[in-house]
Amino acid sequence: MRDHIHHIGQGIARREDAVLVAGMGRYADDIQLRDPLYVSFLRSLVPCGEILNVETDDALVADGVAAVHGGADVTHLGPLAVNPLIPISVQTGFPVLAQAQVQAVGQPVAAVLANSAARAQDAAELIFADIVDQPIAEPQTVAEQSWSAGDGAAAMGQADHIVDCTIRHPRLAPSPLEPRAIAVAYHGDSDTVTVWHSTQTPHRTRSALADILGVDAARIRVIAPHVGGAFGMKASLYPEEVFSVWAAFHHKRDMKWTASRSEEFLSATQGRGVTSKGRLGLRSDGVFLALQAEVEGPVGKWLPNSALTTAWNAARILPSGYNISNLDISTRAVAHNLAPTGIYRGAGRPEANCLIERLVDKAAVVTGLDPLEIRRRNLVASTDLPYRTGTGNLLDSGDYARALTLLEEKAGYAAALRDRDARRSRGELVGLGIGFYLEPSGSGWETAQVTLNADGSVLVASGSSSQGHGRETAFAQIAADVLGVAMGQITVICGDTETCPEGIGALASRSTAIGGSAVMLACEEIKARQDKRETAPMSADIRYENKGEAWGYGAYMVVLSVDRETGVPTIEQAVAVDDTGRIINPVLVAGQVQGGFAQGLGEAMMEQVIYDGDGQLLTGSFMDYALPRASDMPHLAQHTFETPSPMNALGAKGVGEAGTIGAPAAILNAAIDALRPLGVEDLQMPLTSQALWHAIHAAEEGTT
Ligand code: SMO
Repeated sequence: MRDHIHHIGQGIARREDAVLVAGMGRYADDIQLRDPLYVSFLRSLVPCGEILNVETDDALVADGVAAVHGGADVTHLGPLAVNPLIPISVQTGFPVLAQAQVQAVGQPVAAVLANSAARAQDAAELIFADIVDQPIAEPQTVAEQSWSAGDGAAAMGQADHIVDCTIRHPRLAPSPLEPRAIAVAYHGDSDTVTVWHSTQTPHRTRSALADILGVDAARIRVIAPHVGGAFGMKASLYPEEVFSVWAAFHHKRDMKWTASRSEEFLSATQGRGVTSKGRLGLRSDGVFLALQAEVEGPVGKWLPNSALTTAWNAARILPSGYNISNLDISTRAVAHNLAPTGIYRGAGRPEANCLIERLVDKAAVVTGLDPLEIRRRNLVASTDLPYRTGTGNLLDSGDYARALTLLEEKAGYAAALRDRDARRSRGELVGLGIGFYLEPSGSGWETAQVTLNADGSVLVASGSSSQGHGRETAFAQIAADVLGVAMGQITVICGDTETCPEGIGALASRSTAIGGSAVMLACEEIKARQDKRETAPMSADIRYENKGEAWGYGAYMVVLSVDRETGVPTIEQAVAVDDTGRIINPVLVAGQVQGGFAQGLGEAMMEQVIYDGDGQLLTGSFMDYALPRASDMPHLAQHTFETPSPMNALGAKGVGEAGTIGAPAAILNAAIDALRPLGVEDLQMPLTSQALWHAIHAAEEGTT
């Protein structure tokens, strides 16, 4: 890098916010089309059944209706590609509209196209679908994988202690502020479409649409306009979206579809839902000998592109940053007659982290060691990095013990323990929880095209994408430093398949580490050509591939008290320490950690999608599904340090999911610590006041 570095590392205000905060953002639903048709779906009311007949006569003659379609009209639409992160043994279909069968409540069965959204919805209610109920299918394993290293059974046999734990993660509704939305403009002169899609992955949208519809990708332009949150839920294409684009080509008309909040609860991908069981064997001095675990991740009856990521990450990340040479770990993805599941902020990382951090805390209890001390004794030493785990992860860089030491200092750990003990002796229920975590940021490639114009202005076009998380600001900072120009001279664009180079998108905490590295290298090429006296205008195209995953990590501490009479939990102190590698903008890092912590708190304390035994969704609205509010957030004390990753040109590590990974483990450990004096050894999330009240009463009645 050059001498005049003065943007990278600075807490520069987000350039996106002037528009977004003033309500001037342009989201997919804001796109004005010429005389579009609006799409509304009739959805299955039953989780499993055979379709005998779909009667559409009344809907067809309803006010404003242009067409009604059933499954027979879209039988030819191809499958959706699934990322085979773990080997797939059973192929599932991707019915855009249900064919002979329905497989989940909320599955689209028929679609109405009308000249207003309200008319389309009214007409959809006039369709009668004659469906014969069938019993819900037995859960079916569709993909599985296992890892072994050393000799897990023999090492368990030598252990002085074996602790075990089962964690059942609640299913979560990702709930971005902006629901799924798509607007399709049909261009009759060229038989092409422009698709505004609320997505994290516009290039994937285009290639997947081309494959599924059987049209040349050149006939599809995808634009991700402002995206009001995504969290993994918008990384894959949905049947409703494919249908809308198919309908635009078929009817040669503009189309629009925006999901209602109810449709999101019913038919958007849900997250977590993983059940994991683990056993940790250790010596009496606290040294870990062996880890054995079984992970089961639910999937729906159709698999989004990233359907297997959660089950994969929840297992392969399980050894975390601990030195455990003997392990047996297996994972399975299991299909149910429920809504599809997919990645959700953290995507298996929080699941892995909760299990291992619970086991480590239990190991501390059984050995009588301090929770920080037992972690210190087992974390991989900085001198042993890079380190390959028994599951094949290459942990790249850092100083894991330093995260614990910083946490100990910054959180006032010793004083917090003394305070907890004093309050305990007075009969208060108060606990202190620690959570170490690892966060792999994604691997692979990303692109950038940087143009230096004759007037000195710079256009940065990234193949990555933005969902309101500050990419435009961070990429401008990188370009400003490399090129030695002012931020105001730099325009950053992304999320348009026509004006931006082909790319991957915004997911897996990869945008800065990989997308930012691509921007940096493209700018460096421009700078080098300038130095050789080449003059503007000039343009550099970079496809950058990282050397492997950059592993961010950190340590979180939570102090949590529980009201003995009501079970109401209160987080009294929350401290985050994160090593995010090279920091481009500390304001963005702080925002990511804070937002992630809020989502982790939601999982740990309140959120839960509930189905009854018949596959009917009981939590179909925000009246039944508790999303955290601002007032539920405690003050979060945030601390960072930086050890650059050698795996990418910038040295950055992902931080987009850090808080979601670190928070649940620390909160869960704190809650169990709070109730430990009563004899409570395990709790399941969400830690609602009801759940805690029952745990307190069961303990007091001696029934735990
Ligand atoms: S759950 Mo993320 O968008 O990889």
